[in-house]
Amino acid sequence: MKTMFSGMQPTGAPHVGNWLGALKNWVGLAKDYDSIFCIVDLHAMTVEYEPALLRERIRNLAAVFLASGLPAPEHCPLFVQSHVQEHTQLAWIFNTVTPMGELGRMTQFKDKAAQHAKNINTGLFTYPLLQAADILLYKGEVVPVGEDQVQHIELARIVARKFNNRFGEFFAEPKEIVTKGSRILGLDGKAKMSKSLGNHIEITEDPDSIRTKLKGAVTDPKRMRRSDPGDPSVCNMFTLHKHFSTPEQQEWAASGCRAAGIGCFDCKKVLADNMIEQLAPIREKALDWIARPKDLDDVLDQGAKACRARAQKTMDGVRALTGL
Ligand code: AQP
Repeated sequence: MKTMFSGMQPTGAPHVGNWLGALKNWVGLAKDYDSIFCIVDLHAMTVEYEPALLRERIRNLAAVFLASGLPAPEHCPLFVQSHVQEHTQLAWIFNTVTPMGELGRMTQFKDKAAQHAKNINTGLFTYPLLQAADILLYKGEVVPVGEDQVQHIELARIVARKFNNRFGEFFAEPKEIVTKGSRILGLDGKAKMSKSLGNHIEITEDPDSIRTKLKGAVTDPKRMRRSDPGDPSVCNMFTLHKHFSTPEQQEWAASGCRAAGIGCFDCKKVLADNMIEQLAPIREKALDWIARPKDLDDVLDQGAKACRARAQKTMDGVRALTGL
């Protein structure tokens, strides 16, 4: 079986974009691969954060992972990146084989540097090398990601190649799997839905809050009045309908919008009902895990133990090749 590595940052509460673009697909793919799931806390340190909140965010993210239907953690380890020290060791070695120019062209760096102009730290710049280490430490061959991460996986291939050319054939080049839902926009209808932009609906959001957030969400900007016909192809609510509603409901929303037969309020109500219904089982299970922090920590410890053994084996090979 090929190894699949998947990671998510504990930068805030995971949201509907993370679910549709990542978690939901991971659940579908996990059984076909030797799957490893990681909470990448070291990556989360590259932007401003509150240390007192980080552990809670890590546990909450672990709870959502476990509630989303991933295979049992005995089969597919779930762990915290900083609990396996080899990630940073390998990242350092990758620093020494990667030209700065490769990192300078990363669009995520440019976006994040603009977003965090007061904190453009070196970690933000070398982030993709730590990500390459996350994957290659486990000889990961497959990485399911949203569209925004494709360039980083391409860089991981370059890093593997550079290492192999310099020290001898060792790492396989990983490939991304980009699936449906790979770029969900936020409630502002402009930027991608993000934990840090405040334009998101949390996977564990309570139903009333989902309704309130959707009520305020941006739709087709040209549809000012209910009597104006709208264009579903430019409306983020319609994109969400495609993920949460039946084909009949999608047709009802699209044709009703085009003919001004329904208002945005009607369209959002159906969407809210479906979203609440589909997120409810995950929410319920996640809240149950969150109420048992000791059990969550046990799962994460067990995951780190399994991954540490694999990571050490890779690092033994890297040390032998690099002369360390
Ligand atoms: N809006 C999105 N639509 C589809 N997929 C998304 N992903 C994130 N946002 C969307 C996918 O979720 C996985 C984990 O993402 P991450 O937490 O590692 O980092 P991110 O992409 O930076 O996510 P956020 O929510 O935007 O976090 P912040 O606000 O901290 O930057 C990835 O596979 C990603 O593609």
